[in-house]
Amino acid sequence: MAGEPQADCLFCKIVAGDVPATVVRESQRIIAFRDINPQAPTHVLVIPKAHYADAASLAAAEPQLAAEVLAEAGAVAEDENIVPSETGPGSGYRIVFNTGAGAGQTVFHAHAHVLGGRGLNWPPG
Ligand code: DGP
Repeated sequence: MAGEPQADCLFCKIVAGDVPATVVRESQRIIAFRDINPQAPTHVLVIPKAHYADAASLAAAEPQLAAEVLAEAGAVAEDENIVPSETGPGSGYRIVFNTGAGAGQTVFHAHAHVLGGRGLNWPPG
């Protein structure tokens, strides 16, 4: 059922504490932890504790929870001191929701990547 934990989901296991992770923020419905394969000095994943396969299904089923994920992503950026400033490269950050295998999604539990701490190019690869 939508939102219920999935036995074969890696991020559900992290939520349950069955797989260890470096947690940087946690609220009632959200958890944020460091990516195991960081692509930038700050690379944090922000996920709803409830299981949705991707950002679109999360937003369709629980728009308020999707908004909480975005708010937590912003809070992570504040905590990590990567919010935009006038200090040049490295300021500012990117929030990414890879959606679908062709776009690079490998874990099918909705998650926002929060990337920053270095200059980020556009377009992405
Ligand atoms: P995506 O490719 O957008 O589905 O992102 C999945 C991310 O999850 C990827 O950047 C690597 C990260 N990841 C995979 N396995 C683990 C794990 O066991 N622990 C943590 N912390 N991150 C993981």
